[in-house]
Amino acid sequence: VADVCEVHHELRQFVVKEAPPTVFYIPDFISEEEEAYLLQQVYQSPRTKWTQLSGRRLQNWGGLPHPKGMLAEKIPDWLEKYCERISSLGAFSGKTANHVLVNEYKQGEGIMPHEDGPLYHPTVTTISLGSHTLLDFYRPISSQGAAGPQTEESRYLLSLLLKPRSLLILQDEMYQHLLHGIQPCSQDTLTDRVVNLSSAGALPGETLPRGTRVSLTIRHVPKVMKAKLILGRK
Ligand SMILES: O=C(O)CCC(=O)C(=O)O
Repeated sequence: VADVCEVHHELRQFVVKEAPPTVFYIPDFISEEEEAYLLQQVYQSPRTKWTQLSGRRLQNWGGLPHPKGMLAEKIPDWLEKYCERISSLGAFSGKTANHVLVNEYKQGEGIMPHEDGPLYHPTVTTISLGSHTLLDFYRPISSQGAAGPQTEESRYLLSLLLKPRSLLILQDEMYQHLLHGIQPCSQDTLTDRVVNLSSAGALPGETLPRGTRVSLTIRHVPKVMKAKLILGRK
């Protein structure tokens, strides 16, 4: 049985050793031309592809993940290219990504700490476009042994700096155990809690103003329904 977390040799140099297992951070995974093209495609998508949430809006590609199986939809070529490229690094243990979430965060927007849940292969890969952000990680609320109140602050563990054009891969404890979120703020002052500063080419004390960030969250949904089966069940 192949290890679920087996990745291509090429990736090993990008492990963030200062974080719990396992984080890969790959700066400049795509070029500026690819970034501009991807942003153009995102903003050329039909207006109906957008879902407005409080604090961000998103596009869902590939189908809606569901406990009974995702009714798979074709992923457009401009995204499929990256599904294949990331899958060929071994991120999904030989499977090809079949789901992409496009999130758009305007300056000052974010996402509450959450886990990605059981509908996905336990790997999340994210390409950042347009602006950096800080992705913050938190321990889950524990039911036992907690001395004092478990505030978000007391559960906070570390952050990762995600620069535009970078690829982030999270697996193992970082995916399965910790929660991740983005604070809704308009700038970030970097501290030594941002554990990938050197590989992201930044220095502690630096303040980075946020702009509009678009992220492509590329995943594999193992349980899929074939449309044919449904249409056949008359
Ligand atoms: O935008 C990001 O990098 C995080 C997205 C995320 O956590 C999610 O869509 O579940």
